[in-house]
Amino acid sequence: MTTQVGMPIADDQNSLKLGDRGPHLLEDQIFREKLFHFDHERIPERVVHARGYGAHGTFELTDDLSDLTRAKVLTEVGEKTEVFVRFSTVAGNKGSADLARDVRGFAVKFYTKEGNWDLVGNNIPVFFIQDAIKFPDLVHAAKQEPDRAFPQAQTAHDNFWDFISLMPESMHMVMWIMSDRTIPRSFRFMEGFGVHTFRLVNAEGKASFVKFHWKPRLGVQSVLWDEAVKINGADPDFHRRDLWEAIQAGDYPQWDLGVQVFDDDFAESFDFDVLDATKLIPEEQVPVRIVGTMTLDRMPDNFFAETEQVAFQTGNIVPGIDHSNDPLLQGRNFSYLDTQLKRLGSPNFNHIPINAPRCPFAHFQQDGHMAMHNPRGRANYEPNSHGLGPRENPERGFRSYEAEEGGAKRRVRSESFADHYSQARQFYLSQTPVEQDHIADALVFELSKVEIVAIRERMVSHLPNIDAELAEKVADGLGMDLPDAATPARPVVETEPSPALSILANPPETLKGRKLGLLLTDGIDGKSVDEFRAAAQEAGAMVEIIAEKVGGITTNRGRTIAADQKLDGAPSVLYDAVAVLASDEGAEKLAGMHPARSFLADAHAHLKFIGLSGPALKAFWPKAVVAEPDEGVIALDEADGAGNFMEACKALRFWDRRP
Ligand code: HDD
Repeated sequence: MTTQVGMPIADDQNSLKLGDRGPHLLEDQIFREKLFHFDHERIPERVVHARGYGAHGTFELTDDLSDLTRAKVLTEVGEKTEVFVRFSTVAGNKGSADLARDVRGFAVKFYTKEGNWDLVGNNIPVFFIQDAIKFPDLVHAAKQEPDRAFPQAQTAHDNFWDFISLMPESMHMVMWIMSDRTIPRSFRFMEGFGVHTFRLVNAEGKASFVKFHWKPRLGVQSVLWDEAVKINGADPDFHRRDLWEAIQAGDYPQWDLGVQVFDDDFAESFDFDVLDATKLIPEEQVPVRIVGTMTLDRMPDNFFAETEQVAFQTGNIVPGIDHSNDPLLQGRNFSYLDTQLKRLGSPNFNHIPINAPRCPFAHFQQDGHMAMHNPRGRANYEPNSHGLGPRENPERGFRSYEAEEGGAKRRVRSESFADHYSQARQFYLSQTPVEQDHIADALVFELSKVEIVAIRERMVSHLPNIDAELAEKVADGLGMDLPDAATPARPVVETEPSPALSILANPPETLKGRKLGLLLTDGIDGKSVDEFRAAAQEAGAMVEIIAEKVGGITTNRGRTIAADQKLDGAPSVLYDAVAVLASDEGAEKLAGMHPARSFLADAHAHLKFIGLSGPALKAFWPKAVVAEPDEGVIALDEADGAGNFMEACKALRFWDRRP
């Protein structure tokens, strides 16, 4: 052990004092350096997306897009580009819980041969507002209220719904945030979206419009609201732990990158403005073309150095990719650069290894706090006649797309941005009945936390423009009369539902990536545990053993099976499905234990598939669950019981059990 400057340390346990019990000496440079550094460890957390978790990986291109773009990252098939991804929640502070109802950030930094390209997206394809000048208001309204400094990490409060109800443009996003998209099962089960319309520009200078999509190979999955609330208590790091465990186990999460490409003619013919970030283009109208795959296979060596210090910027694009005039994107291009200076404290934040490009770079920017690599040699300007240093290159370098622009200088919102309800309605109508119920339930939950009745009423007044039945359900849930509908700026356009927008209409067909909780008692047959584990492995699921004591259980033949979790530290909300293998005596014992009863009762209430041994069904179930066992309850003692259980679990939830 040494000091910062390399001096060996002999004693790191005691500070330097005058006499055994005397005062400290100012000359103790070892103590002063250690405390000085500790006092300065914190940097400002991100003003939004403060809580995040990152991982390294690669992006491999499978489809050559050179007809559309000159970007090497999108034209060199088979090339593996290094990436760093940071997933995040938006509203909560750094120490908030993972399962807040919130949008998730999905930011990808591609370290390409032509510089860093940052695709700073979310798990929702649209946004709350149309013009970046409203971003500070949106974020102020969503975060804790300024006088009382609560609630943390949630939108269920007056200020948020006050602002939202005054901003009809947010109604499409409101449908998304009240849907199950904002309570994802984990980062691995989320889609990602670049949100804005960007430009692709090919070698001839021809431009197309593009929207970027990330499709998770494991499919999209969410938890139920009651689970989310309980998971936040049982494991506030639920999403972090999931990503960590998957990567440590070599079960590397993958997403396919897709593009929706369209030209100016399509943009003109589309019912909505493609520059309006509150609108999406249904996949049924412009299919998503898969062009490559991202694999996350390495956790950072150090959270602070990488995940905390990574600096994403929408401004980071590469030749062949360009911005559009989306007024939200244009504003973001200012904000991200600016915020990094505040957060990281120096214009040299790109010298930090996680932010530095992997390709060669050369410029004459110099000095500033913490400068790590200044220009070498005599010349630090160009042109110079020393023949030193880099020069620009019109052939290789970035060129903006030469769009013709003109018009009066005015603060306006384009008329083409005025339809606020049609796509909100389309989203709602594209959901299955279960998902529609969840949207109504979420609205009722959130608005029930709003104290000022006029805010509740104003919010509900938007809903008839989206769907009459939804409006009635929410008004009824709030115990109020349905108010008159707000007057839309533009009549609502009836559009075809888009099945691609539903999670439940597009279920995964495998158990891969899922986690099963297996509760065991003493006295069981060890063979049944082996069979369960083997069946789970074949199905691609992970098993965690739960027992009364973490030391494990003893089988009827005296074999010890160690537990991964102690029962009251592992409620069933942490698992996709659960099973109980209990002996006669063990089942009686479980029936008398509250954590065991709630383990089963919650699994039942959360519509999970439940596997039970005979004694568990006979002696434990009736004490834990009021209802009779249904088809979602699978007997594990029967021939191939474990196999049957895995097969059933592929459906993830037994929706027929809903009251
Ligand atoms: Fe933003 C962070 C995504 C609109 C200003 N944003 C941030 C992050 C994500 C997004 C994923 C976290 C990046 C990370 O992990 O470090 N933001 C979005 C999306 C938006 C969006 C998808 C709409 C389409 N953002 C938006 C607007 C503004 C900002 C309109 C301001 C004009 N966002 C910021 C920021 C942050 C940020 C203040 C905070 C920390 C940071 O940038 O690095 O600059």
